[in-house]
Amino acid sequence: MKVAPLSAALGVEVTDVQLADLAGASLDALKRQVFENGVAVIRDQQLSPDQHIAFAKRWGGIDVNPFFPTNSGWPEIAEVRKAEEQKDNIGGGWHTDHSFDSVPAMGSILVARELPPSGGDTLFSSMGAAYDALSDGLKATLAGLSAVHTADHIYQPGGYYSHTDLADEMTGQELSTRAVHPVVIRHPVTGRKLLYVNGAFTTHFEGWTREESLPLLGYLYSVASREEFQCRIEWRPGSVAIWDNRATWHLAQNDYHGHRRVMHRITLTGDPLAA
Ligand SMILES: O=C(O)CCC(=O)C(=O)O
Ligand SMILES: [Fe+2]
Repeated sequence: MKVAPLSAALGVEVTDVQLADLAGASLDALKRQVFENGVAVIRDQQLSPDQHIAFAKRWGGIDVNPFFPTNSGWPEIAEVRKAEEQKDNIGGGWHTDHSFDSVPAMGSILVARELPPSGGDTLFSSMGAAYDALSDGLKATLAGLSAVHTADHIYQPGGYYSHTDLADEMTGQELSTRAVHPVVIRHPVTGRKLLYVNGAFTTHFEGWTREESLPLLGYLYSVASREEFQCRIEWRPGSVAIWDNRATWHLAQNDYHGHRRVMHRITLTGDPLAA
């Protein structure tokens, strides 16, 4: 297994390994890379949907996302698809998947199935680097805060996706979600302190109004989306990305109109979060 950094802040590119047969100490080494670096892109994979599912189970449980279409033919696999005629994409703004769950998903394993001729990169940002960049004074303020997360304004009728051309594909519109998490969490494996709010699902600080919360949340988002804390995954046929939702944000670039892009995503079960 060969490992090279994607940027100074986060991410690694992994070559010379086949995930389909990865187990034991080599699998542990790859998990360590993901936990320490936030995201790994593994190149040149031959991973059938059944092998994708079998590999995901070697990380723990699988969470089925109730909102994404599972029309891949495998109930464990969500299809993240943009058709030629679609203008909107899934995950086009900075976010952390599933932060609206009381035990949010650990991360995801995303397999490139059909790629546009160019574009369609996925950006990641380091929530450890974002936290480290804050002043001691702001860190002390955040240490006492929790935030409320929900997906109701995204997936429910009248929500964000209902105004896009992805509306027909989304499921679970009847579901209501709400979770409260510390604003700064400790990574369950590495112990690193991480900023844990995101513009897609965090609505306000617990005990504060939304109006009171927005200026500080906006400041935190401006730090977390700094270019110096990012890395970029340029997809190629056979590429697989594994990311840690606790330690990163991500954003799927929507710059390939007129072309089709299909990704297979399996979401990995996480651990309870703690400050
Ligand atoms: O399509 C992508 O690159 C990522 C989309 C996304 O946000 C996700 O699968 O969670
Ligand atoms: Fe996402």
